[in-house]
Amino acid sequence: MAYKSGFVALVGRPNVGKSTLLNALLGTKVAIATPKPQTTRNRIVGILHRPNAQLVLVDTPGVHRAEHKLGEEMNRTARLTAQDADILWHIVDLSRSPNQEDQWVADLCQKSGIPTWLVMNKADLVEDVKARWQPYRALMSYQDAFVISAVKETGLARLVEAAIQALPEGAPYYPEEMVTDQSEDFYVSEIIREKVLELTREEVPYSIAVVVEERVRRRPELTYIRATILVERDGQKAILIGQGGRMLKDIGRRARADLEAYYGHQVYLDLWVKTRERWRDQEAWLRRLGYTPSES
Ligand SMILES: Nc1nc2c(ncn2[C@@H]2O[C@H](COP(=O)(O)OP(=O)(O)OP(=O)(O)O)[C@@H](O)[C@H]2O)c(=O)[nH]1
Ligand SMILES: [Mg+2]
Repeated sequence: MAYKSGFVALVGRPNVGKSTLLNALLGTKVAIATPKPQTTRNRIVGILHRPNAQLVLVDTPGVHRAEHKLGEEMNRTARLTAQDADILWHIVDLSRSPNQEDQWVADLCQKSGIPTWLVMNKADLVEDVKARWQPYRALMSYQDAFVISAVKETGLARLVEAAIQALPEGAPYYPEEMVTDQSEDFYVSEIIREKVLELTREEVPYSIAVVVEERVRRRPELTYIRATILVERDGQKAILIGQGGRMLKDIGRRARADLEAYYGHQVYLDLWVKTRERWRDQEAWLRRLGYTPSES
C-alpha cells in the first residue's frame, strides 16, 4: 500500500473545541484548551503517525470579529493555514446554533476550494443530534459530515480513518518521533497563559501575553524558568499580582505543577508582571511574541 501524507486544518469559531480535539487525537496535550473563547493564538501542528500514513493536524485560532491587531493576526493565521491544507475540518459546537462566525468560516472554506468536512463536536451535550445538525449542514456544501465528542472521545476513530483514506500519496513531512512542531519555550509560555485564562476574568485574560526570558537546566533534577506576563494597563498588573501576591502565586503554583509533570523533574518558576501599553495593537510586539503569521 502506498504511503500517504497530508495536512488537515482544524478551523472554526472560538470555543468549539478545536484544541481539545487536537489533543484527544494525539493522546497528549500539545495545545492549551480553556472554557474561554480565543484561547488559541497560533497555528499549532500535531502529527499523527500510522504505519502507512502521516496525518498532520493543524490547530488554528478561532475566527472572530477582531477588536485589536492581535485578533486580526489570529484570523489571518486561521485563513493562511486553511489555504495550505489538503482537507479542512470545519469544527462546530452542536450544542449551540450556528452564528455569524460559523458562517464566516464556512465561506472561507467554500472559497478555498479545498474539500471541507463538517465536524460537529460536543455531541455529548445534545439529546437530539439530528434536529441540531440541519442548520449547520446548510452553511455550505460539505463533502462529508461527522458527529463527535472530543471530550468523551466518541466518533474520533472514524474521523481519523476517513481522513487518512482521503490523504494524497506522498512522503512523510515530519520525522517519526515528532508529535508537534512547537518550541519548548512556546509550550512553557502557553501553560502559563492557560493558568491566567483559568484564574482571571473579563478583559484580563485577553490582555496578557507570556514571554519566557530564561530557561536553564540548573541541575539534572531542576529546571529554572524566568517568565514575564505582559499586561496592557497597571490596573491589570495589580489584578494579576493580587493581594499580597496571592494571584501570581496561584498562577505560578498551577503552572509549575503542569511543567513538573511535563519535565519529570522539579521546576523553579520565577514569574514577573510588566505593563506594555496597548501591546495588542503594536506590530513590533505582535512580531516579537510570534503572533504574526508568515505568508507560507
Ligand atoms: N462537553 C464538551 N465540551 C467540550 C468538547 N470539546 C471541547 N469542549 C470544551 O469547550 C471549551 C473550549 O475548548 P477549546 O478546545 O479550547 O476550543 P477551541 O475551539 O480550541 O477554542 P479557541 O482556541 O478559543 O478557538 C473547553 O472548555 C472544552 O473543555 C466536547 O466534546 N464536549
Ligand atoms: Mg483552541
